[in-house]
Amino acid sequence: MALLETVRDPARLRELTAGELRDLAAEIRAFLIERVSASGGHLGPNLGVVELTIALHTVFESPRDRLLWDTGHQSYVHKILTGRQAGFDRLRKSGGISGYPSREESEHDLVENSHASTALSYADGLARADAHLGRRDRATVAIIGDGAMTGGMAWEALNNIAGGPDRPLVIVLNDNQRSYAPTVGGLAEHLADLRAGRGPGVFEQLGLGYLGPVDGHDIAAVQDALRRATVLGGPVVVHVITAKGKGYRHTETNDLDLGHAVKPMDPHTGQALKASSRSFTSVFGDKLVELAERRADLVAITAAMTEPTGLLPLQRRFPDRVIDVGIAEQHAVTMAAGLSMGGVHPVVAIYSTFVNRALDQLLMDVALHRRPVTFVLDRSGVTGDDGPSHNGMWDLSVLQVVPGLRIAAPRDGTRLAELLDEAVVWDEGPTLLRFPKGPAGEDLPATATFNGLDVLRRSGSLDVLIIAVGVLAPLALTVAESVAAQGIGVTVVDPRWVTPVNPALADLARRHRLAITVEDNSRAGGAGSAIAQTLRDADVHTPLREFGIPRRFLSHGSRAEVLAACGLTAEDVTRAVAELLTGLDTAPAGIDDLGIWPVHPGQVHSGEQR
Ligand SMILES: Cc1ncc(C[n+]2csc(CCOP(=O)(O)OP(=O)(O)O)c2C)c(N)n1
Repeated sequence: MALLETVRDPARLRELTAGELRDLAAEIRAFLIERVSASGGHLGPNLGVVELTIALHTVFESPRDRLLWDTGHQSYVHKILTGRQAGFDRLRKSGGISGYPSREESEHDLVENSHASTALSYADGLARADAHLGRRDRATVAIIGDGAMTGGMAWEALNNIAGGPDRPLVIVLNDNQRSYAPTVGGLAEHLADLRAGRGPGVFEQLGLGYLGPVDGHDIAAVQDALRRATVLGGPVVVHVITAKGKGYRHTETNDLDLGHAVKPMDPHTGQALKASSRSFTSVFGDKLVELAERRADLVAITAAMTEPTGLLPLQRRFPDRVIDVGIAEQHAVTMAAGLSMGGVHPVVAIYSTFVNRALDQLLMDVALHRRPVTFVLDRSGVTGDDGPSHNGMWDLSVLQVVPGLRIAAPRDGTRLAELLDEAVVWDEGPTLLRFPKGPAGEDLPATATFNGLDVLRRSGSLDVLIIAVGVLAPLALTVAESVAAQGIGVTVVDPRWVTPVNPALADLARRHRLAITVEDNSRAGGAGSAIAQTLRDADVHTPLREFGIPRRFLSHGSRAEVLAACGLTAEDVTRAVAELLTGLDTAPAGIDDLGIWPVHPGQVHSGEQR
């Protein structure tokens, strides 16, 4: 790493010869393979942009010139070249560097993105600001992948950028033909034409300059194209061809995603260090195949994330029944409404954090039309190592306002399968399931049911009612165990269907001295706040305390660390419950069987509460 150690600042690159820059590229690849295999992260995309990033930092002078990485997962090389090599010891770990651009880390990072297809809009704004202020002394450069280019926002931006032929702006289109999987659709076909030199292309026809295709692994060729783009002035697309995962056998040969995002692994074998236990994602994927075998009208939709959202088994079984729309969540949702109008039942599989993009479509195009579309949100709650933008901590807050939408939060794999069964037969409007990244864990059977609620524990007098949302059920049971050991009576219920709020929760809360809710959604507008409203509407005066995520952006770290930082640990909640009960002046309640119905073996829910 002789050369790399001398690079503390991009200015150093401008002192190196062409041969030294090539050697540096090899050192950076070795560095990436070593560090990212240890920590996990976006290896493939970064291996593909080594030469491109070097070329960018030699032609442009960051931070005066603004380099904007769309999505941002491919900014590791940029981080390495801007003084952050040491940070790779704790990549994506608590207190270490982020896996995305971060303004806190460096003046070379202007935007914190990670949600795709935004860079061209930021760039258009920067170029317009320069025009407004009469500044021509700094460049604006947006680097966008062919995957991110499938997003609608990118085309809204292109339309605007093309409308300003006097505003200099360099758009580097990093075409590696991949999102996670191969990029699909008409644009992918068109880029294939451009790669083959069959133009003129759509960019020129829109009125933008176009240079390329350029070999993105040839530093000198990329430098030359970037210089010509700045001389041209106005908005110019530089079409750069790269190979995702380049230079490392285990990413180059990974057909699934070319090592888009790797888990910590042995760099020699490419094998993950820890065998992963059965995840919610895979329970969902297998259950969907079972449903699809039974129902020919069922199809799944993904926004460029077939494998990560668990749709691979369905795609293998019924290739025509998984629709990849590209990174186009808004289109996915309204298209699902159309499919449903045409007699098909769509299951839209999407990460929680990305559904925010399609709120209007879900509200107006699906719910207003009462379309029975099923949404399955993976990565709900705290995701952790991907940082603030990837936590799925807003879905309940954003979606509980949608009239007619039924939302369920399965606490374990069995509940996920049951709730999916219930969701796809509901035909009066949309349904949605939310669950987190990670293992589905042990099954937690109900001991009894109460008007559609699963009772997970009932012991002692009616002191505290714990309402556990989805995967916080194990935490609720640990809290119950601890408070019971202090002589406090406790009831734990899982509502299964969180929205609309089951009125039985008000009946139960009325009979306890204290009620608490625990959820891994923002406390603002979360399940707890909806339950609090239901209690007030029902004139229930039992005090209620909501435990959830504070209204803050959460820094990266492991899921457990992030939850602990939010006070969502069994210890914290136990302490709070004991304190709250001590502060109450109500007399301890008596023991009551609550009219709870025991669960008989083999009993299956049939959506009792609607
Ligand atoms: C709005 C949104 N949807 C989905 C994703 C998940 N995602 C992250 S990277 C990626 C593929 C990006 O492909 P591309 O832009 O070509 O970059 P590459 O990784 O190939 O360099 C996807 C779908 C996202 N970041 N943002």
